[in-house]
Amino acid sequence: MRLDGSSDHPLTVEDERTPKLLLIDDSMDIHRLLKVRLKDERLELISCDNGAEGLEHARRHAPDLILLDLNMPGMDGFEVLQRLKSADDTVGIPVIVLSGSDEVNDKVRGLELGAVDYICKPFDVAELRARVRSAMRISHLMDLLARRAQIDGLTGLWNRQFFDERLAGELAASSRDGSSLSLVLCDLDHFKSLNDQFGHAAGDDVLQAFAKILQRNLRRSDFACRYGGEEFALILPGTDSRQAMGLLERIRDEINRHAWPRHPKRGITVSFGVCDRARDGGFDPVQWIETADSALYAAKHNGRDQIQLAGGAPRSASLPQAG
Ligand code: GH3
Ligand code: MG
Ligand code: MG
Repeated sequence: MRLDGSSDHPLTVEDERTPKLLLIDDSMDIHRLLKVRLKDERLELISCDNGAEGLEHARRHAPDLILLDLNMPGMDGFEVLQRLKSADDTVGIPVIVLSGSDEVNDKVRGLELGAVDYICKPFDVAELRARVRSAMRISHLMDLLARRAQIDGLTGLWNRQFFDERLAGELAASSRDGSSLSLVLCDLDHFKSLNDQFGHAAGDDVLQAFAKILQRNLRRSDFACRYGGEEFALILPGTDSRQAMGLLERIRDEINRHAWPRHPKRGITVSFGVCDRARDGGFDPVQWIETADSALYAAKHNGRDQIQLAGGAPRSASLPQAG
């Protein structure tokens, strides 16, 4: 998964895609050698013979690991490394330097520029393979750690920190390309009394069940986040408020129909506040959250168990609906 979480659902089982290895080296012998000797590894090998193309491939393919030759005509390996480590989209890719030089100064420079390892040519292929595996393992664990820091422990949804970063990113993208975007704040109704009556564990079950309902109903490109205690936030890229309202009706309906073994006679309802690009106008995350929060407040004020569009009329089972 990408570290920014932009494409993967937090609860998706670790993807089974083949890791990509980018080899940047001007020596065709090395390309031939690695192609043959790494063919049994679960790896997709991407090859190029110069630094400029290497940078382009790194950006385009987001490889899991780069093997980088130092001594190349044109842009040398040090410069490629420096550029990889100073760009946001490539800084996290681990790089192993391959070098004909075993000068201590070169090793130190390579490692200080951010390489994870340094291998001298000629190298033993078995050793190279072991180092590639080790670098991949470490980078995979770092991905998992980074991801775990963005996930809420109780529900498995994205957490508040992720939400804040993602909303700013999606607003920027929406402002750039003019695409639609909706933001939804959801708050469970009278949740405190549920805890008081049936205990905190029953409350936790409800939070988990609601998270599952959200996940079942959202697309892969959407983001469901636990915003705080019993409040959730949904970022819906490419979705206008009309589509968002349709989605929320399904979610509201599902939670209303859900059976609760711990409290069969006590149903659960949720209030929703929605705002979208058309209604908000600006691209300031704080303003978007305030707008959605005001809509949520109106939904609560009007009787809960309903969906309130910022600046629009509430929609609930108890109120007459158009059409
Ligand atoms: P309203 O309909 O106005 O939203 O009323 P409410 O009772 O839902 O709102 P209030 O903010 O008064 O109470 C929220 C409750 O949510 C209080 C708090 O104990 C509970 N809560 C917050 N986080 C958790 C959690 O992780 N687990 C459980 N079981 N309860 C939680
Ligand atoms: Mg609340
Ligand atoms: Mg509440």
